[in-house]
Amino acid sequence: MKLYNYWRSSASWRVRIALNLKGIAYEYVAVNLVADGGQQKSDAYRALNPMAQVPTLVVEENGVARTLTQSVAIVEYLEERYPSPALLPRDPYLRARTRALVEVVNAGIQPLQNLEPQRYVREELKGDAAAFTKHFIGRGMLALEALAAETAGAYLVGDEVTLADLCLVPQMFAARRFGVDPATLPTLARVEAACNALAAFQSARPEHQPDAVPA
Ligand SMILES: N[C@@H](CCC(=O)N[C@@H](CS)C(=O)NCC(=O)O)C(=O)O
Repeated sequence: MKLYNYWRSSASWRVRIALNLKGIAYEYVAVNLVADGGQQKSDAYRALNPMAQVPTLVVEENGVARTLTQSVAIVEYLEERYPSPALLPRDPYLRARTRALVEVVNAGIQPLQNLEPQRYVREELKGDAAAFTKHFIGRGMLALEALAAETAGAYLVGDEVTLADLCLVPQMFAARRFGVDPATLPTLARVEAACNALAAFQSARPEHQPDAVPA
């Protein structure tokens, strides 16, 4: 498998954790989102991912290379192809609760912290992009905290790692980067620490990737 990704991309990070948890080897293909005006915008990369975003996973099935985009769809594909360890609870209600937490991050928060909305607020609207981003991350994280407090055990939903935890850890990193106070998110901070104690989460961290830029 080839994972086109970027060290600090939260959506890429989710997929790296899933690959690590499931013990799947992959080739790391770095797509620099900031160099050269953004390598994700090149024609060659857009041919793989028309949204011009990372991650993209290229898998070989029966000798044919197949391309997958959207981190949650990619993780669901990995889940179906490599079911162990399971990243979704068996119980339908808890499965839906897991997906609800995933969507709070994937649909409700992350799109608003992306490079393009920030550029638009800063350059076109002449606004304060950092304040805009912090506002939407903070608002979404409080909703995530309230929902998670109802289902959390050791992890966000019960005592096993789920897809929701794969979304949480990169999102907490982004929240801190934009100045959201983790003290307002006690359940999320506790679960984040539990996840970060696991080797699969550690090796997926941005600073451990080959294209990481030291602070
Ligand atoms: N929903 C998409 C989001 C992908 C996404 O937003 N990727 C960001 C990095 S985390 C990106 O490539 N941004 C490039 C840009 O905005 O130009 C997914 O989960 O894969």
